[in-house]
Amino acid sequence: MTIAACAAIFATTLCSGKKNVAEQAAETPAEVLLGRLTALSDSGLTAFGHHDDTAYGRYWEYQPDSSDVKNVCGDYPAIINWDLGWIETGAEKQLDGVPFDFMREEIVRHDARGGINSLSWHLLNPVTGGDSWDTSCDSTLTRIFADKALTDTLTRWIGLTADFIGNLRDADGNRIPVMYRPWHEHTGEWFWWGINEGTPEDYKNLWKLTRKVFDEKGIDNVVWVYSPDKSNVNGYDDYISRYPGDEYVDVMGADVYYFDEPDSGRIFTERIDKTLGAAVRAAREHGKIAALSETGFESLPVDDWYMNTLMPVLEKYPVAFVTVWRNSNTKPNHWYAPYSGHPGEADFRAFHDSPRTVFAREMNEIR
Ligand code: BMA
Repeated sequence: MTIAACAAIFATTLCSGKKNVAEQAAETPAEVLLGRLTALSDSGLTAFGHHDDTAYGRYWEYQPDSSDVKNVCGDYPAIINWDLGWIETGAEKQLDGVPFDFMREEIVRHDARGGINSLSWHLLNPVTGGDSWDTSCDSTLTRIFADKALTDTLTRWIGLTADFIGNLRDADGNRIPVMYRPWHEHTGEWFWWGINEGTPEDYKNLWKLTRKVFDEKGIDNVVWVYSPDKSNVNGYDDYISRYPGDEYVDVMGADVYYFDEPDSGRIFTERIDKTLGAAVRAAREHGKIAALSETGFESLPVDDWYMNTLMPVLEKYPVAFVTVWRNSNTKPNHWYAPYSGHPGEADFRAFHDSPRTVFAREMNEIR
């Protein structure tokens, strides 16, 4: 798709959000990124994202310039998501084995090619020392905020993510803007910051603490993404019930996966309507950007999921971006984008070629 073509299709221009040089100089890196996301949103275009895209794929790992997505459609995703899990331990590699130094280099490379980087954080449970999914001690969140030593530990850990993000610099030494999506899927029961682990106030305090730490360090390159999971979200009220407030969030996300289950298509559509529908409404009412922050069909067992399941969602809800999870080369049956040789290649190429979607080359034009 060319920019002219998309402008014709959506009767709008991507350049409308462009700033002159003086205005650009006055903007923080976060504001520049927000401007690009707004341009996408205003144009009815959706940027495609893939987790750990250039780190490893179905049959490879850590090869320069490799990407399952690029191997299939000739272009990198517009957005690459990375996860900071275990940075809090001082480890050299994050929880899925990606070295933090490698991650930093890839973030610089993706930014240089005009793409957008996004970060999530599957951190340890500060009470038990277990992983993000350790909910073995009741009310983890309430305990953390009731205990100064635990609050201090968490504050220090948040500071380590702030340092990593604040130190992301391009070749000219400028901070690279990123999206950060901490405390995701909090409406589910599976993370220690989940729905059963504290009150809505406790959850909001997580965000407030996070922003306090980042603001005190002067970090100005973060666009903040709020992303409830479809679990326990039956509409707008559930979606917004733990929302920390407009001053903490820029993007209203929704995490809604497709599962292999009876009547899967109807159930997925219903979950999308309840959760992504709420995100779109929240974005409209709060002046934010809407996004499908995580979705996918694990191991992609059908050949037409992108055009026949995901595309209709984007037609109904033209969100600024959609991200699918990782293509693991070690975890069995754990991939979400097609790879070379996958029977869904042609379908994915059609998804890439659609006037609605944006991959890295076109993202580079949206400044
Ligand atoms: C999950 C799976 C896990 C992984 C975690 C954090 O969805 O992919 O294997 O450890 O995300 O990336």
